[in-house]
Amino acid sequence: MKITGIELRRIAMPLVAPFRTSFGTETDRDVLLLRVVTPDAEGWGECAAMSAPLYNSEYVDGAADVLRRFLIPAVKTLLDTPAPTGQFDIHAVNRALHPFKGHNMAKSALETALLDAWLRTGGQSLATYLGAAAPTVPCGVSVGIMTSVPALLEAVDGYLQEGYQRIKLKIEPGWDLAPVQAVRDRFGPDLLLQVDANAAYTLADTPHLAKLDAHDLLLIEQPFADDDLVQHAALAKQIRTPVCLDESIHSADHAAAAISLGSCSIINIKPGRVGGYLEARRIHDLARAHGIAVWCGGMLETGLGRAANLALAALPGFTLPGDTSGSHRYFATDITEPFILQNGHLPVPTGPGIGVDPVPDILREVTVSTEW
Ligand code: OSB
Ligand code: MG
Repeated sequence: MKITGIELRRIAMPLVAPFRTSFGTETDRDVLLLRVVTPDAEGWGECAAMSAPLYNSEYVDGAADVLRRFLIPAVKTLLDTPAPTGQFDIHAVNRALHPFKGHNMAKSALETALLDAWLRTGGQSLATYLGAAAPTVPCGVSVGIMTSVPALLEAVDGYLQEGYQRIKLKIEPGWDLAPVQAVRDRFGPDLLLQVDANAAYTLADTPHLAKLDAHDLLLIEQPFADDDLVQHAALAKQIRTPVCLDESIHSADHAAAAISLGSCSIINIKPGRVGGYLEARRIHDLARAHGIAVWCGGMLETGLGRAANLALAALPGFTLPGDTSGSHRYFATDITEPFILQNGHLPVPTGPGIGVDPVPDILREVTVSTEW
């Protein structure tokens, strides 16, 4: 595959409402997009990094920098060296990026843009390429920390009216038992309910977290710090609520370690966090073989990242509803045709590559800068 060039594009997307987690409040999504141009097709990759390194160590300016200095040049070197078969090999791209430590979200954006361009050239959808098994996926929604319990109940009620199949509440010390109890009391025992702490607790909070057991949660996501695999294993032995890891799982190797240690019984897979869709599929395969459920997380993606996540979420091991919400959960105007829930599900795109394109006029309006 001949690459004509790669564009880094920064866009600013106002969120429909502030999104508060234990690590901060987001009001605008500052997104880095990659566009790979070839004579036959264009490929898109959305970088999951946020403006500040609070969820993980990556941040948008850092991702742009490492792409410019190291990752894009490494791919250029690879593609300038003809493969023995003469064929483009996405796994060779994956291997060429591997020596650079970390920067998984930057790697994922680049690999995805190349994968998209290559799949579009061959006319195959990302979903088919990855091994998707379903035409639609059930959707959950992640509900931020609110200023009051009544405000939370109103927000949850609105999402349930829209058809969301499960509710995830963001929690932190001081906003945990009371909101969970209120949501359970109001919406009943059948509501699929889970919580996400984004690493806000420590092992010393175990007696407090054990009180969540009374509320029959699907899972508690990432209660402790990302490198606390041993502590998560200790917690998992002491509470009934299943432990799910997000920030801790950077790769299939981490997933294997977490499974061996008993640190989790469920994994949230985010392609950005693990360096791309190839690694995401490896984690899916590993988890499935071990009877560990997985679901697809999100990073407040635009329609471009959402389309690719839906393809992944259609794999057979994704047995729990993900954070693949509809476009209007995030943005009044998405940069693609909006994804709209139907009966609590989103359709898996079927077109070549990620299956969606940005709407040119909208993309232009939200663009802050471009670099070729
Ligand atoms: O921990 O899953 C998380 C959003 C940004 C960063 C981290 C997380 C989240 C979410 C929302 O929970 C996921 C989404 O709806 O895209
Ligand atoms: Mg999370």
